[in-house]
Amino acid sequence: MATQTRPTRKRGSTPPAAAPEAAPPLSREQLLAAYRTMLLSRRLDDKEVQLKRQNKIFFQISGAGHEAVLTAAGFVFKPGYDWFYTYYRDRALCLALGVTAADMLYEAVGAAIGPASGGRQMPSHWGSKALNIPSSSSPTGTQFLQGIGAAEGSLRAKLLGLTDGFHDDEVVFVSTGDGTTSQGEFWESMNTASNLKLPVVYVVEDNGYAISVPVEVNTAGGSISDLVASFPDLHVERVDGCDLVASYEALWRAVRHARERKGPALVHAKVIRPYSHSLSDDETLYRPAEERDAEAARDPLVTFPAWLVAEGHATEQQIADTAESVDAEVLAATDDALEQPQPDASTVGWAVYSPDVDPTGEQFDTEDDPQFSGGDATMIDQINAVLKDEMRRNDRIVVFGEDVADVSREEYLGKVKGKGGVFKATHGLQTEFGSARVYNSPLAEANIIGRAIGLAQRGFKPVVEIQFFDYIWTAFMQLRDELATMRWRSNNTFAAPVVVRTTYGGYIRGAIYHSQTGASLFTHTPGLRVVCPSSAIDAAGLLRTAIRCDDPVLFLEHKHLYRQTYNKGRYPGANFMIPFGKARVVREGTDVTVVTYGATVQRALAAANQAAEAGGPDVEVIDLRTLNPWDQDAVYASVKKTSRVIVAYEDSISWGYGAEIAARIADDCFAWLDAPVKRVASTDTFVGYAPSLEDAILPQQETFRRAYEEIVQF
Ligand SMILES: Cc1ncc(C[n+]2csc(CCOP(=O)(O)OP(=O)(O)O)c2C)c(N)n1
Ligand SMILES: [Mg+2]
Repeated sequence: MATQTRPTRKRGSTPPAAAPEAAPPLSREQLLAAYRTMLLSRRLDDKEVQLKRQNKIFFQISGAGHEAVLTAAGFVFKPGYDWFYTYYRDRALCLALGVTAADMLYEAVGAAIGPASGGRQMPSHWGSKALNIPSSSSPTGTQFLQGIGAAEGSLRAKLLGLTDGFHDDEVVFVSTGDGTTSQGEFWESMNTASNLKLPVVYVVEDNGYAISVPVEVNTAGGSISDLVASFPDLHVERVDGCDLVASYEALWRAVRHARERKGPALVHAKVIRPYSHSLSDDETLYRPAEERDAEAARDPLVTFPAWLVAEGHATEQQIADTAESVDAEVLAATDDALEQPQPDASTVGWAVYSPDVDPTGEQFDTEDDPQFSGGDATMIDQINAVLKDEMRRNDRIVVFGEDVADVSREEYLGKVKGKGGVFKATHGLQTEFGSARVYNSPLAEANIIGRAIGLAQRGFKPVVEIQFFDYIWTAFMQLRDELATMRWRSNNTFAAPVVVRTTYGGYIRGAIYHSQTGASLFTHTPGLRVVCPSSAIDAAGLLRTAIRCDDPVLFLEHKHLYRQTYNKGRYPGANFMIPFGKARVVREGTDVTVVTYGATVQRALAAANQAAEAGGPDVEVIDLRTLNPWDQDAVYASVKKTSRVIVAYEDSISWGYGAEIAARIADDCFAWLDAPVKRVASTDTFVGYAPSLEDAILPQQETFRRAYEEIVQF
């Protein structure tokens, strides 16, 4: 079943006696080819070190010492079939999978033709569409949840009968250093991988250090494989990662476990790190000579060729010939790479968002053709209806998050009404679309976003829920450093068009932790669309656009607006879309413009009507509806008409969303202004619980009234 699988083996019990199958022995040709890959990897590092010292490249981090286990991995994983969530030490693996020496050096020189990032990322940040190596990044540990998301793709494809882009026995490789297993996301991913029996193989490349911090500081007891041993269905291998043959055999067993869908596996490989952490690090500062000498004796580039010759697998001559051919290849690749131009400066803005699907375009504008049905419906009802319509239309949509399912224990379905979200936005979805498409996540926000990114890379369209904006922060790394950057950093090769719905905002007596706004932290993140409807119909039209477009979208749903009567509307039909960047003039006026969004729209409007009735200024109220992009044209046209503008938002006043809008207006409409741009917003505090506090903190109708009077008196 989809949401949970039961462990087949209890902790401490004896595993079922499996046929003692062993890895097929590597042939002489394979062993010699392995040596060539290992040497090519090392020589590329050496070349990069040299180029860096000559200032011809700008960063170097090596895979030195990790070559044996990674080259061995090349024998058991299949490029373009399995999936690879790598980290910066994985040069030898990438070579074994088919990334070329030239490809690697293109990235080092920052060449436009670099296949991983086209000069946008540092070298050793691997990525290849053809080989199924999704773009990797620099934050240590973000690969885990994405990797298990990709593995979850295999599981869900099987459950849903999707075959396009999937193979029955595919597996996902996820690698990491020893230090990086300290990240919480490692443990979150292990929990889910084990719980769902996902076909993922973790390879921990334990070189004993995280920069200068030794493994016993990072890992309780010093051994990650000991710590994870009790995860149900996890197959654990411990191996000398400097020993190619032993590594191959361990990896083979681990991969078999995952291919046979018996659960995840973890290979704990002890490797060495002869070249310090990176070229910016000098390990002699924290490692004495005796420790480094002992490590050098294990160097696979020394021991492996010696073993090949001693065991009669290769001759001295073959070893020498291999070195000669590797050197020639590195030389040719270097000459080639140094000739390659860097990207043109004019390309900086390309592929921040999808260059192919434009959610501001006309194909996303059916606002003038609503097909109304039913009576007035609330915002929450319309969000629910859109989710259902879109899930009917697109069988790759999956919905998950905390409490979003009707009932996780499927045997209860039909006996109970079902939860369907703490606000009921997803109610009935699991019942209609099944547990493979609508399911609860663990209570872990990074888990939701990281998995969604992995699923998106496998062709799913995740529409996930973060239950409260106040708790989005554990997912912030995945949102800001991963989701939003994926397309740009991979030069449009990979993308993560996930829709993240989240509830936000105050006016509900929700105090500090159920009232947060903070949209500007996300509008300040290039690559992310940020949407914030104030009415039921706008929510319907904008959510549909969010789901159908090809960019990641943060969809902000104001809790206070979910069930108001003033913003209800009739459901505008299954093809109703509002494009991003199209504001709505809620009230026309001639004297003052108010630019706002979310729950302050109604307060601005009520105050405007009150002012008009009292013979005060005639206020034009503009609801932005989308915060990134925002409708400059509509705002500027109004400002040029009224010459007085207030930017209003629920967030605390300083550093908030309105600062940017105010600055833009000041820049572009200065000549039309008869008064300084004014802001109406919350106090620079958190939101208090007692009504006396909340009312004083959040902007009220009266706050708007005063602002209207003040600005016309300037
Ligand atoms: C989230 C995060 N924190 C800190 C860093 C800086 N950093 C880069 S690599 C690294 C050490 C990683 O050690 P380990 O996981 O053992 O991998 P190794 O480099 O030894 O292969 C650190 C602290 C980072 N890139 N990302
Ligand atoms: Mg390490």
